[in-house]
Amino acid sequence: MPVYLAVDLGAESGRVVRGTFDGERLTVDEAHRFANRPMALPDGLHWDVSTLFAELSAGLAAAVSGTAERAASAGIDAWGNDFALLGADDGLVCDPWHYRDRRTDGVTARVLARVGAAELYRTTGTPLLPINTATQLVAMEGSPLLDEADRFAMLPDLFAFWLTGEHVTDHTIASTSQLMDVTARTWSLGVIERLGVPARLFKGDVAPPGTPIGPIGAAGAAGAALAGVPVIAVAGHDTASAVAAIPAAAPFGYVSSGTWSLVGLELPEPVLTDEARAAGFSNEAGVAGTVRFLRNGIGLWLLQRCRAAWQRAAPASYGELTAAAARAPGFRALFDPDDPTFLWDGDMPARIAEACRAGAQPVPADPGAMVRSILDSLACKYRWTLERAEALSGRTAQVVHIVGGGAANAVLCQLTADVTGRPVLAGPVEATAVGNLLVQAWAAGELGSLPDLRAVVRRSMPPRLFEPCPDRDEAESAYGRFLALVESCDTN
Ligand code: LFR
Repeated sequence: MPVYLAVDLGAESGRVVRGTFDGERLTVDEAHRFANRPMALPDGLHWDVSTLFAELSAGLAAAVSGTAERAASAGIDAWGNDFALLGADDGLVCDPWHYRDRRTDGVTARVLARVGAAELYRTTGTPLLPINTATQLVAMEGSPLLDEADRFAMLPDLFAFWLTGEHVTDHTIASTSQLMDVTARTWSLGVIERLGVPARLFKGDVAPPGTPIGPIGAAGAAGAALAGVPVIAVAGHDTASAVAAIPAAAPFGYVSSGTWSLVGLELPEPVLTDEARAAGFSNEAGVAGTVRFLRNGIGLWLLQRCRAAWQRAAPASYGELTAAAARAPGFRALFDPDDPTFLWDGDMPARIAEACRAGAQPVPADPGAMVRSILDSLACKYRWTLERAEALSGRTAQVVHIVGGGAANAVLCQLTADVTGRPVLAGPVEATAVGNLLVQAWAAGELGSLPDLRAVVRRSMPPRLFEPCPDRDEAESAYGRFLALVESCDTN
């Protein structure tokens, strides 16, 4: 039975997962999990890519140790937007920056001064966000690092290059850059040049997910047992891998819920209207030519940063915090969880309290009430986003799938069912790794289509159903309040 290896890198942690596919079902087991700790250096917030590479290499070695069986292939997915610059000698020009670094403050206005908002959106399908690769590169203008650089690589491509010596970028990760033509699925050299970004950095075509990159080198950090194992350009963007693994059988909306909440629909074609742009929807590339028409929500980052702020005085696990939220009275303090001020790190409980005050909501008095307020507000924003995605695309979702870490949060899943009034199907939690593994099985010819891939997920890890509660009056009136709140402030 073929064994596939998935390297799945998230903003908080990374993991290496083994997947065994018997032709019907996929069995997954985690070989290695490691923390991802950004480095706050004098020139800003960076990713520690050398440590990440050492960890993923150790994970790949651990995944095959003690088995005589040779891995069929390996694939890497990671968060979007961030990138590495390599010199002509293939060395890193600098440690890649973190998308939450504030060097992009005020830079979106400079982007817009060069390419108008409507044209930029019609070409790339991406709304203007400070985290976009395009914004980050414009922020680097005048830096000698750009002169030194000879090549640009998105992060999954950097790690694949370090394993194989080959460069491939896939559609899904390139589509998070705001530098890819979303219709042609090639680098948009027109946009790149007009933004003042050196076009010479963009070498090679953008490839569809499933494209072979090359074999792991014999001298590689992953060890001799991995030498020669092919690395596949999977859906290199973690969200694209997660969406590929949604066990959907009917028209669906989704929430890929982790540090971020990516909420939207899967479409056959991009929606590039001014209305979609104004509502903040991205048209990210999915597998099999699909489009992920979604909105980037700030997501469980709110909870992660609150927990970090409380850790010293009142340490609690996510499970304990969620249990306290379940006991707290519901729909008291609502706020827009996508207020741009939440994007940056800082005192999150204080910022949420401020947002509640600004919206004339009661300020949550303890962690249970605060977490409840986060989960209630997220569920409301999920409904807001899904309904807008439907209106903008002319499609409807019968069910809402939640995948990723948030799928393990039963309170959030039930609230989403109650507020949206639609059945919620939750899981798999490890959808990104599962999508990564199944795109490899597809590339190997073991699966024929995206629906086949999703049928494997349904058989292997059936999702958990959350039905909307029978009496939805409270949820409806809370949503009405939420709507008035988000529509009165101009953050959307
Ligand atoms: C999710 C994700 C989102 C992207 C954000 C930052 O992990 O990849 O899709 O917008 O991280 O890159």
